Amino acid sequence: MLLSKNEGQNRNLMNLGDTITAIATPLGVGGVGVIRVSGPDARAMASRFLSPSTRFKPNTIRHVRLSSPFSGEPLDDGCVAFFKAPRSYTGEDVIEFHLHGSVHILKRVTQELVRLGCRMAAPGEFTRRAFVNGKLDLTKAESVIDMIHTSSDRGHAVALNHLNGGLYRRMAGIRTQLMEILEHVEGSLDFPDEIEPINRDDTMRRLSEIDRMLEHTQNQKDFGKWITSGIKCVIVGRPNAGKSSLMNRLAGEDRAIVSSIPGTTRDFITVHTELGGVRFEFIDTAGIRETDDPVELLGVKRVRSLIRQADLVVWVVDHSTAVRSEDTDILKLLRLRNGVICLNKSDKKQRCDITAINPHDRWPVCRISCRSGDGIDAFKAFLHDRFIRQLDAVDLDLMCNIRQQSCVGIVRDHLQSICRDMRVAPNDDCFAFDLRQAILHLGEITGDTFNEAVLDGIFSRFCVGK
Ligand SMILES: Nc1nc2c(ncn2[C@@H]2O[C@H](COP(=O)(O)OP(=O)(O)OP(=O)(O)O)[C@@H](O)[C@H]2O)c(=O)[nH]1
Ligand SMILES: [Mg+2]
Repeated sequence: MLLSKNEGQNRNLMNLGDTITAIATPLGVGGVGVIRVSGPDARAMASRFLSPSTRFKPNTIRHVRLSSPFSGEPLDDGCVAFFKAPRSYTGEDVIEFHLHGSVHILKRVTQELVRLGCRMAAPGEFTRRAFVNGKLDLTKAESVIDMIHTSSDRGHAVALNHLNGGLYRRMAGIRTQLMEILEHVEGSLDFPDEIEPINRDDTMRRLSEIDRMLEHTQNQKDFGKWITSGIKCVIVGRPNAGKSSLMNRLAGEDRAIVSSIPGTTRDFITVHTELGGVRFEFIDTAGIRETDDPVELLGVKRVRSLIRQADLVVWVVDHSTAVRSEDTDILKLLRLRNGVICLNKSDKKQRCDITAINPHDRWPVCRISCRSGDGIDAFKAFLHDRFIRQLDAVDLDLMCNIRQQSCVGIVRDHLQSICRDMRVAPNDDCFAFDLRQAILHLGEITGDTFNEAVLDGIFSRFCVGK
């Protein structure tokens, strides 16, 4: 069921009005460990750990000694911060204990908070409360998790942009325009004597413009995947071509075993590295050849599935040996894929007739030597041109995740349906339905309308304590 945000707020306030707690820092030994408490009883519960004379001043942090509310025994020496509702992350009273980063102390204090009546927070529950209490829209809430998980400069830039409201402003702007049109359509239907029917040509122009912006959003789909999940490059080739050597060069360290024995790599090995602010995932695989060895065969089978998931196939070819049937078999396997040939061992005499495996120069070719390092920078420059340059032109505001993309697709279907009807429909009432649907699904992106199941899906991706 789709709820408007106000309905959702009431509903959630009824269900979630209790006080929650969680350890907000990773469990392990660290300099500082933070426990968060949020809800109406946060302050009263926190005060049970402190001396009776302790006063909480809003938005201040102070040095305190904590002792058990039950046994009175000393627990720790740390700091307590108080954020008074509504000027806090969740919009409720929030207490943060900054204690020594010991798992034992953090667990002990949390257990005692639970004994006092606090509930352990579910994953993402602090941010969910922030959303429900109007502190964040849904695009911002989703960007919080991207901020935490980002592992590249570009991923960070997108998450920060959305956290600053880039996506929200664009989607909310479109939603407002559609609401204006809907208001006009409904007004002219209800009061035909007072309000003129909408100007269909003008409206179609406006809707087409919106549709073009949303189409642009959809066209950026791959870019979003590249930025958030990284670019998956699968390194394939026949045994001994130098796949593992190339991966080690790209990783800048000896991750995979290199040897002159064909069939050295059996399973695949993955390394992550950042180029131009983008995360690349290079996957070294077993050499592809006919084999009776069951383990090697399993490795080769895995290569086929990895090839299907790849953003780029890097085909390593040994330039110092003549083309073999194994190479032409690989050519058949890669026929429809997007890739690059790395002609390796360029430090040796050339014996490979590249035209036999690269008909019509379909794949770009980089000449490299993993032994001397020649051509590796040129190969990185190729990756830059092929991927990173495209990302430079990306509109960060319109970078959507999979959930948001699916809403965009539905909104576009409704906009196109309105434009079709506008050309032929005798009455305006048929536009109202599609307009309402488009507004509803834009609201699912911004969080102005939402579905409990969608919220569960979004916030379950969070860690506990956020
Ligand atoms: N001369 C020369 N030898 C190279 C070069 N790159 C790799 N080799 C050698 O080629 C052999 C095979 O290298 P690997 O990187 O293990 O090849 P691979 O494709 O991973 O082989 P498998 O794991 O068996 O499929 C090793 O002896 C490497 O030292 C190069 O650029 N020049
Ligand atoms: Mg190998």
